[in-house]
Amino acid sequence: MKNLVLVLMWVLLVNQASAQCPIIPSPSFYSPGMKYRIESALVLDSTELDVNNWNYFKSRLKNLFDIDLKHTEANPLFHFGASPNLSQPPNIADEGYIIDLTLMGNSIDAGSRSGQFYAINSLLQLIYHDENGWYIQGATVRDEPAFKWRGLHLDVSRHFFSVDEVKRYIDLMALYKFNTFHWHLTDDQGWRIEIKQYPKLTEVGAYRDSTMLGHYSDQPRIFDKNTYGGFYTQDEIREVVKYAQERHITVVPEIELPGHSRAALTAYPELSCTGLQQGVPGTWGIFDDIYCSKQETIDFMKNVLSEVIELFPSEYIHIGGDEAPKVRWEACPNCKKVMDENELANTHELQSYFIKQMDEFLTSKGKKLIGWDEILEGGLSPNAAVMSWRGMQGGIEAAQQKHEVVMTPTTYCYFDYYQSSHPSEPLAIGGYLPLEKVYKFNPVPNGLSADEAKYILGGQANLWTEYITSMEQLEYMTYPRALALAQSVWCHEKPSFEAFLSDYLAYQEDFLERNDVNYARSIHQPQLEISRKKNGINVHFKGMGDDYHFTVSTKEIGGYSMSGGQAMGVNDTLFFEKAPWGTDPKIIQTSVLDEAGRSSLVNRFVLHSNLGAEIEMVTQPHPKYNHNGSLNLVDGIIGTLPWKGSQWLGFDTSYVEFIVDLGEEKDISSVELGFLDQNGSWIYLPEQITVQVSKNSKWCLKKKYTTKVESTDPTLLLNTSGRYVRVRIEAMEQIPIGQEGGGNTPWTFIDEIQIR
Ligand code: TNX
Repeated sequence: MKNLVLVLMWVLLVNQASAQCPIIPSPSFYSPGMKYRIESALVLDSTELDVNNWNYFKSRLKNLFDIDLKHTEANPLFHFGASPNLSQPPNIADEGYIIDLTLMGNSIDAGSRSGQFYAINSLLQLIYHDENGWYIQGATVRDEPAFKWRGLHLDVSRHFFSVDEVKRYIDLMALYKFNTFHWHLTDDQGWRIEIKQYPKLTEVGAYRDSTMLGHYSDQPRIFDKNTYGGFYTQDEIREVVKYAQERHITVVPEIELPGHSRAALTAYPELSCTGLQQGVPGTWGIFDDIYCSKQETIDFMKNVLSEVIELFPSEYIHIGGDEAPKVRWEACPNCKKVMDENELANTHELQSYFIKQMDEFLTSKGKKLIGWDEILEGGLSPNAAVMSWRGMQGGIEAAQQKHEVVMTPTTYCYFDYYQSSHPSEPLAIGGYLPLEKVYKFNPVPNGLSADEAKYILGGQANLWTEYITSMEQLEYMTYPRALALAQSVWCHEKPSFEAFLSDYLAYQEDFLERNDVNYARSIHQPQLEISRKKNGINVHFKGMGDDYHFTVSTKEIGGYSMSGGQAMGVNDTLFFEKAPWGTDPKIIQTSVLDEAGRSSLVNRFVLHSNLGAEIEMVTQPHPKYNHNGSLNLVDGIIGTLPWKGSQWLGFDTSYVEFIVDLGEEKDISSVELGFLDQNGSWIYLPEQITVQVSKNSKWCLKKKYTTKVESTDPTLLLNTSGRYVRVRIEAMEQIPIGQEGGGNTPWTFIDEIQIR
């Protein structure tokens, strides 16, 4: 008997170790058993199944697999446990569930109707077919979420998405157990929710007469001159809220104030500081005109929010609060009066005052205010929850002040950023957020005490739609990254990225396809991996999955002629040697060819004389733009436009310093640097560069070579020798007011440094 138990345990353990799990987000516990054949219908005892959940299960089964759902009490495959919500079975968390579909058991228990719903979504992922028919994988699954806010956001202002499209977005969220849909309903470029008391908000504010095409940083800018817009009636809003509710998703509406309000100010210019009639803008960015802080606007906002509250049962109401320039307020007599009357020291306190009015109002209506982390500036309103987007610091501060927090830092959660640097990626706002980076997201940052960590409600990804113009593209940007995010907000202990990836490739692409999702295949694209080697760099091309084959060819580009060519396979690594000191760099072009011989990834390497050199970064790049660390500056790849995030190191500090080690003493005659100039993204050329050269890394009394920066590739001429080259780059103290990002520290983006 004892032996039998041991053998059984061994079988279980082995099974578990090798068992891939088709369910994402990964459950707390999963152990596969035998499979069950599904004839034309899945037959279960639904006596205790919530009727909404039954309807959902039935329609999904039909749509996805053409399988019927049937009720029987006679001999069901499994039954749902008793009375969720009413008498909770012990040991199951509110949103938790247990599936016991094994030789020994045939039950599904849940802590609530939501738990039942999550069990159903897991069951859907356990269904598969082979040449003989349909099966459900029997298993023991125990599961419950780690966080209570598991969100996806959608901006419907910059581009509008119809009710059907929004429903589809919600439908897909449900599959991965998201429970919060943050609906960004108003912004500069369009007001999208009917407000009965202010009909012009949608009659006027929902339409713009032009829309920017191409990237904000393109010169000249091009516009589509067609009228663009749309809005949701209150009935439609109710319909969406109900649809989401049936999927156990709360809709959190966002009504932006005091900034991002140009559409509303077009409809009601008297709510601005200047009263000037302007149009609904067709360009992106941040606008100086914001709501005036006078009483009239506050009353307007309260009236708007009164109607909003009626439509959304959500506990939280999002009031924006981000990116509100204070130039108009500084010059406005009405704002001055409000500041005087309320003894406010500056316009940050004025913003705080504005938000506090909303907080008090929402609290009096039994709601909770949530806003972007700018609402911390000038003092946080007593009951406000904070959505931390400019990194996690705002969230950390709020949690330390005992305020609730939702983490949605750009570093991990901005799905409007590029997901690979492959040329086939559709135009995006910029940034670089591959799947693996999303997977690293943990809503609870290090450094919070256990008590403070309790204030972190969860996490969310944001889909800003300046560059997302269609549902197809929305799905492309959202999936599969939303699956990585789901792991971060659902799992207590998520598996390694490698394990996730292997589950994803084994099951989820098929599942996404079955759901007709236009998910990105970016991880299948060949990717460059560059590493330092003695006297140069190694270049490796990595592809995902065994099904993808490609070859790499190289050719040398010298003068006007092209020569040579070398083919390599997926597992080969190329070594590129740096140019001997004093000679011109060779230029090598690599192209990756897919099976059909099409070239899909072309890169140019400039094999200069400090290729792969060691660099000490005295100033660290921002974690968001720190691809490959210092090697990025000497990897032979010169940053190309459009900017896709990975080819540059980005800094948000007012100066940048690093020291290049040439390995041995050299005569040095020039230093060339590359910078990015994309003012729309607040990336500016720095003001000046100072270079020093030393034999031994001591800098005292070393001559300083300085130049002002007037182009993206400034060169300093030197006449010296040494082994270490210290580079100090000074950015503007502040972006001048009136320019993009005025008043903030500019970003500095650096690429290759070439020393001769
Ligand atoms: C910042 S995130 C914004 C949005 C833009 C987004 C683009 C936030 C609170 N404000 O208005 O659409 O960047 O990534």
